[in-house]
Order: sequence, then structure tokens, then C-alpha cells
Amino acid sequence: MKIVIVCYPTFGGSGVIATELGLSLSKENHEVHFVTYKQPVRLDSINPLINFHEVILPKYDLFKYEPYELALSNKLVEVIRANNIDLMHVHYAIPHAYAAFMAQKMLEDQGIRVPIITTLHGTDITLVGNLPVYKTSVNFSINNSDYITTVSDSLKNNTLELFDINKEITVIPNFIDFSKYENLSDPCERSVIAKKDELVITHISNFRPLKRVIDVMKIFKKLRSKLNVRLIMIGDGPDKEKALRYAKKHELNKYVVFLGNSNEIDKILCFTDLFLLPSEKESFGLSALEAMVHKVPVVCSNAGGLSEVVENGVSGFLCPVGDINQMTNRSIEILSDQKIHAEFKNNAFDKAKKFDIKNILPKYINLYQKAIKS
Ligand code: GMT
Repeated sequence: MKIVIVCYPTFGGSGVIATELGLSLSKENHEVHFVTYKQPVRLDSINPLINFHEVILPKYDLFKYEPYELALSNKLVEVIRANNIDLMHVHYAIPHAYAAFMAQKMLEDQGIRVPIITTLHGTDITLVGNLPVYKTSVNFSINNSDYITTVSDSLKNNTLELFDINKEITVIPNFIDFSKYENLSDPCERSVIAKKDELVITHISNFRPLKRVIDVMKIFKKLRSKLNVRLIMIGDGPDKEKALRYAKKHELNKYVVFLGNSNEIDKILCFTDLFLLPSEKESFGLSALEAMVHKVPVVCSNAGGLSEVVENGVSGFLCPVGDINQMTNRSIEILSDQKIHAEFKNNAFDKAKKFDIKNILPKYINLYQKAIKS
């Protein structure tokens, strides 16, 4: 098949999933064309079946805001015509489903029919998509996609509660490519960041308010008073400054490392002892899964789809949003007994296997085939 993928090219989970999906499709000999405003951050492998088409927006004095959707739908028509594309798979509804719908209509005018699959990822439904300023257009573009998927049951339920959806929604969970971890040549170098006797706690996110990074800091402060722990904060975003200030104010600087955005999270996760994700909303929690593949137990909130990824009391713990005491106590429970820690580590890895791309890719391929035939 020849597939166009539209996504955000940044470090967010939706862009990561779209990129990994494209790479896996190309390994199965499908031709993949990414259409977005920048090369996706994880699209670093050279492969003749992977193509990247940049949406370029010229500056024009009259515009206060450049009309990205317009340029994107224009580019989609151009790429689809030039490459005989079979289908469009758009990740994150805003504005991608809307732009895809316009492209589909323009192509129909030229006698070309290309189906749209829209994958909803989270905040396109639970936060920004639900704002009155976007809601009608988001609802319209979801209903006008040929197939809709969500990354968890929880997000499917949210979509049905918040929007007026007249189509079936298929749940296709996020995934991880286990084959990438089978023959890792890089050594796992804990000593670069942590001392021998220190336990390492990691948090990865885009530091948006809904990630509750100050909860991470507060949990860590409590843990530090009981255990010899070090915290690694990976990512960047609006609340990073607050987290830095918290670390300084509470004299945690010596024990917290802020690494910024990174494409090398595996180099940290491989020696991490516990992953913290206290988010207020989380449709799936891809970063938790990325930790679990490295045998890292997860202590997180019970928001959204996290309970579909982390089994409470087995591969980690799910606690009420904002319950810092409970998250601290659960972390201590895992970290203070080596036998318990080892059990949680193995369980985390076993649970992650359910999300191996080998199990998930066929679900997308089936849907693509159905969409092309219909
Ligand atoms: O979590 C973020 O802030 C990024 C966001 C995105 O759209 O890139 O992540 C969403 O999609 C990920 C991939 O499907 C999910 O793993 C995240 O849980 C989801 N984020 C939220 O629902 C807040």
C-alpha cells in the first residue's frame, strides 16, 4: 500500500506513534509519505520506502496567523496525486482531520477517491478539541473520516461522551517495537548520571500543566527523606521553570538532573528503577510503556487510559490524581525491597509485551485494507 501519514513532528506521543508506525509499515514493504511542517523527530533512519514532504508556509503581511490547514490540504492533494496514494492516516484531529477532509473533497473533484483514517490521541478530544472555538469543526471532521481509531478504551469513551459521533470507533492501542531492544549494542551506563548506591527515578513529559511535574518534584522530595534516590527529568515545556525553581527552593538541585528533550531516552530508562507519571489526563501514557519495556515499574495517576497500560499492584501502582502521599508510599513499597522490586520489574516487562508492534500493526493494516476496499 501507499500511505500518507500526517502528524505533529515534535516529541509528543502522537508524533512518536505516527513515526514508529510509518517505519514499521515500511519494513513490511509499504510506501509511506509523511506530510508535516518539519521532519518528525524520530524519523532518523534512511529508507527508500519512507518519504518526507514538508508543508512550507510563506510569510504574507496580511496574515496575523498563517493558514496551516490550507497549506496542508494543498500539499496532501499534491503528494497524493504525484504518488498514487491509497489512503491518508492522520494523527491528532486538530487540524489534521479537517485538512484531510478538504484534501479528500478536492481530490474527489478530480475523480480521485482516497479514504481517511483519523487516530485520536488524547488532548485533541479531552482538552483543546473540546474548546467551543474548535468543537464543531472537530466533531465534523471526525464524523467525516472514513474510519476513526482511538489509542485506548478510555479515550473512546471520552470521545463518545464529549462529541456527537455517528461512526464506529475502533480502539487500536499504542505500541512499542520490541525488536529494537533485542540487540542493543550500546552499553547501559548508569554511572554517567547516578552514583552506584543511588536509586534512579525518571519522569518524561512535555512539562505541560496537565503532567503535574510539581507533583513529581514533591513525591521526589518525600522519597529523598527516606531513600537514596536521584531524579531525572526528561523533556521541556511550560512548567519546566517551575520545576527548576522548586528544586532550588527545596535544595534538591544536587539530586535532580534536567535533561531537556531527548531522542535517547532508552539510555536513561535502561538503568531507571522507577518511573513517575502523575498526570491529570493521559489517554494512554506512551512514556510509561517506553519505561516498562526497560523493566521499569510505573507509579502513576489513575487518569484516563493509564489503567490499560499499568496493572495496579502488578507492574506499578495507580493512585488518585494529586495524591502525593499515596504515590510516595507506593514508590517506597516498590523500591525498598529488592525482591518486590524485581517482581514489579519483570511484570512491567511482561505487560509491555502485550503492546509489541507485532500485535498491533496487523490491526492498522486490516483497517487500511478495509478502507481501501470500501
Ligand atoms: O501527552 C502529551 O502531552 C502529548 C500527547 C500528544 O498528542 O502527542 O500525547 C497524547 O498521545 C499519546 C500517544 O497516543 C498518549 O500516549 C498520551 O497519553 C496522550 N496525552 C494525553 O492524553 C494527555
